Amino acid sequence: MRWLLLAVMIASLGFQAAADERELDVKKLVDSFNAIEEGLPNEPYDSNGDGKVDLLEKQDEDGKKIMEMIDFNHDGLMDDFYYFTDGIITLRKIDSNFDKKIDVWVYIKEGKYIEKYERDLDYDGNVDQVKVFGEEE
Ligand SMILES: [Ca+2]
Ligand SMILES: [Ca+2]
Ligand SMILES: [Ca+2]
Repeated sequence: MRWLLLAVMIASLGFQAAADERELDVKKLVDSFNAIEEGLPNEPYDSNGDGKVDLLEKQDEDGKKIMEMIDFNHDGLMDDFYYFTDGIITLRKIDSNFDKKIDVWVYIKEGKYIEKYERDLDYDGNVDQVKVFGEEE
């Protein structure tokens, strides 16, 4: 968990993670990833050696992660998206059934606590379950 080691530093990044925007289309997320101009080029990883890239990440000039995406089931399509602010993870979007539509949104506080998650249980694009942590006693 390299990002946990990154100290929170004063940063004035032009990029803002669109945390409130519930984007469903995986292709658009990939496009938005590719549209991030700042920082280092993509660092492609092929963890299982099948020739398909299954992990890509974008960093800013300071080497802090901005966005990362993973092809969890190795089908050549990204399905797990991580968003970072000042190098700290803040949001994760998952296509859990690999139909190219996001169906899980996880909002993360202080890089480790799950603040809230939303799930589209029947994969119709509408959120069916919202769980907010820390509100109920
Ligand atoms: Ca995949
Ligand atoms: Ca899905
Ligand atoms: Ca639904």
